[in-house]
Amino acid sequence: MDASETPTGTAAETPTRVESWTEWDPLRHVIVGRADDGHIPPPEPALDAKVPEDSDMRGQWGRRPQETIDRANALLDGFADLLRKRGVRVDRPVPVDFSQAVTTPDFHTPSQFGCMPPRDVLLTVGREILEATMSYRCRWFEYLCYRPLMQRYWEEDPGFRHEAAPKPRLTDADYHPDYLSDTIGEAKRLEWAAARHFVTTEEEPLFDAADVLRFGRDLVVQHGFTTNRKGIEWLRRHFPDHRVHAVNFPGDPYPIHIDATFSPMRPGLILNNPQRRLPDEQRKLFERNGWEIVDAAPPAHQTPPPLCYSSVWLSMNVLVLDPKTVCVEESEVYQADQLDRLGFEVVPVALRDAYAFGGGLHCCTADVRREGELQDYFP
Ligand code: DAV
Repeated sequence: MDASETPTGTAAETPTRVESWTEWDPLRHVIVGRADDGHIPPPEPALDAKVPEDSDMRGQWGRRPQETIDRANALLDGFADLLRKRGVRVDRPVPVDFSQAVTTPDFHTPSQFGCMPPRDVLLTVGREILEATMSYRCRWFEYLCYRPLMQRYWEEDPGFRHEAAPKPRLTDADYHPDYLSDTIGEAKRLEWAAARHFVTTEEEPLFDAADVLRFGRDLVVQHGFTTNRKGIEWLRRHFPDHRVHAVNFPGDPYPIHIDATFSPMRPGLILNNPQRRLPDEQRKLFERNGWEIVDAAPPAHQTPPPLCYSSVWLSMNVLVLDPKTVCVEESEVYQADQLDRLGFEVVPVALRDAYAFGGGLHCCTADVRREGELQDYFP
C-alpha cells in the first residue's frame, strides 16, 4: 500500500503541520504502525540481551505467523479508526520487505524487524521529526518505512525540519560481549543495571526515540540498553534550546524504552512503574516543580502474550489524547481504574494481540501534531 492510499476519515482534512512539544497536549495528527511482514530477527548482541532466559522467543527467528500478523493489523486498523473518529488525522507507514538481509561494510544480519513500533524510530520535538540512530542491526533501515510520510510532510509544511541522526556503524565494539551469555541470571543483570553497565558500549552515539520523553523545554532520556551516554550527549548538542536530563531505573534488568516505566499524563502528573522507581536524586527536578510521581497500577496479566519482547508493564504504555483523555488497553482494568480515579476519561482500546510486534498504545504511535506551544514546566 502506498501512503497516498491511506484510508481517510473525518480528520483527513487536517492540514499538515508538524509540531509537538509534549506527551499530553491535544493530539491532532499521529502515525500508527503496521504489523505487515513482521519478523522475529535473527540473534544479534543487543536483541539477545533483552530476551529473558525463560522467554519463549529464545532461539526462534523468522517471519511471524500470518494469523498473528493479520490479527495485529486488525487491531492497529481499529485503533487508527477510533482515533480518526475522535478527530485525529492518522497516517500509516509503508512496509518494506523485512525478509531482506541488512549488509553494510560493518555488519550483516539475515533479516529485519518490521514497521512497528513507530515511537522507537521517530522523535518529534517541536517542528522537527528526528530519525533515531537505533541500536539494533535489524532495525537499521526501519526509517525507510516512514520516508513516504516524511517526504509528504516536507512538501506540505514549509516549517517542517526532517532530520536524521548519524547512522551508527554497529560493529561488535558497540556491544559488551559479556551480555550475550544465557546464564547471567536476573540478579547479576540487576546489579549491572544499578551500576549502569548495559549491553551497549560508548563506542558511538546510540539512541532509540522511545527512550525520550518530551516535557516542553525539557527532554527526559533513559540511559539503558538502547540509548547510551553518548546518545544522550548527541541529543543535548542537537537540541541546544532544550534541557536534556538523563534518567535510569535500577529496578529494570532489561531497560529498553522509557514508556513502560515512566509515563507523563498531564502537567504535574507522572505514572512510575513501582518495580522501576526513579532514584530519589533524579526525582528532585519534578518534585521541586510540584509534579506528582504516582506508582502505576499493577498489570492485569501475569505474563506477556506469546512471542513478545516486552514485559507485562505495557499496561502503563498508554496514549494520552489530551490532558483529560487517555487510551488504555481494554484488558488493563487496574490501569484504567487508576486513571479514572485520577480524573481522566478512559478510552478502552483492544491491542494486546499486537503487543508482540513491539509494544502498546504509546509505542505503536508517533506524534506528528499536538496542539500547544513550547512551555517551560520546570522553571
Ligand atoms: O517493559 O518491556 C517495553 C517498551 C516497549 N517500547 C518493557 C518495555
